[in-house]
Amino acid sequence: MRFVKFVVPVVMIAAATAGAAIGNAKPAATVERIDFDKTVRPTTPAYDARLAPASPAPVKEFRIPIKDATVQIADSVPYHAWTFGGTVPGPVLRVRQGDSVRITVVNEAPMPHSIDFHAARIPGNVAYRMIMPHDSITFAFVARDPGAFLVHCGTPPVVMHLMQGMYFAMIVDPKNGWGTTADKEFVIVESEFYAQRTSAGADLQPDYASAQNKQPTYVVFNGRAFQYKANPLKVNVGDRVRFFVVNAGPNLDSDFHVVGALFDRVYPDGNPAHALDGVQTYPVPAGGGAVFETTFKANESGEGIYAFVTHSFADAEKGAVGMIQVGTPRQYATMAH
Ligand SMILES: [Cu+2]
Repeated sequence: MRFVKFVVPVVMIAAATAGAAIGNAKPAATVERIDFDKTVRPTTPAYDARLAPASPAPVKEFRIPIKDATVQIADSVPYHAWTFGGTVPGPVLRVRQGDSVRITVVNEAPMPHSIDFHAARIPGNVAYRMIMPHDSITFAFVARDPGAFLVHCGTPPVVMHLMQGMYFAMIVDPKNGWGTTADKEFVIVESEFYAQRTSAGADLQPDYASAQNKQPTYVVFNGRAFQYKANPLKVNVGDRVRFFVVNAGPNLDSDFHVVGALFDRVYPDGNPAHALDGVQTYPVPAGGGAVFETTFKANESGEGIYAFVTHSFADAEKGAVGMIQVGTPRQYATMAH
């Protein structure tokens, strides 16, 4: 993992006496501070979908800059995006159920934006108010509900701010864990880009009319069409794999499916209390999330290549197809999906 995190002890007495408290399960009080200017998620050769565990710090502070950035939304297709943290999607924000979450959003872009946490129970008119250029907002909430949540800009027209790239995933791990031990965890954010070339050789420009007609140019996983075809997610034979799938939309459902596997657990909204089993495909609505688990056992979905798709195939053909490489199969990526 290449992510840098800073865990800062704030209650020095607790830290100083921690040595005397060996055997006591209660950790020293700490605040974890993550600055999305310093923890930029790698996007080359593909957006890094791998996830590290949440830290045990019960208070987590995040500084989230809003900034314009040029990103690649398909091979050799640059796009002038509006972002949280400089990438599309922005970095993953991961906490544990019951954590206090402190948010500071700094608007470094030339127009008003805002932020909306689906994981929060909070007055929207206060926390999600417009943030003017050079202004910032700070608020806090307790992550009461486990799940896979969308975070996005909510400034009107919201469809424009979403199609421009203003979203990221937030994961809230259940207090008592997920009930299984995953060998690998991945985040997958599905979204749509609506863009067209207004003159030959020019970069793509936002196409608001196509967005209103729900006719995307690209439908993508983690911000770039087809990026996990050339750069598969890699797991080992026998691994239990947990996918956190969040659908940023702005308009379409994601019908998440892995070709050649079944999900032995699906948690709609990412809440284990909603557990389903034996699932082939499960829809994630625009503005929703879900957790999917499957195992790649040797005598079942063993060594090989597996496509993950939205099974709404007109959308898959616009970019929402990726590959999972299980083990080191001899034949590589010859499948048609
Ligand atoms: Cu915005």
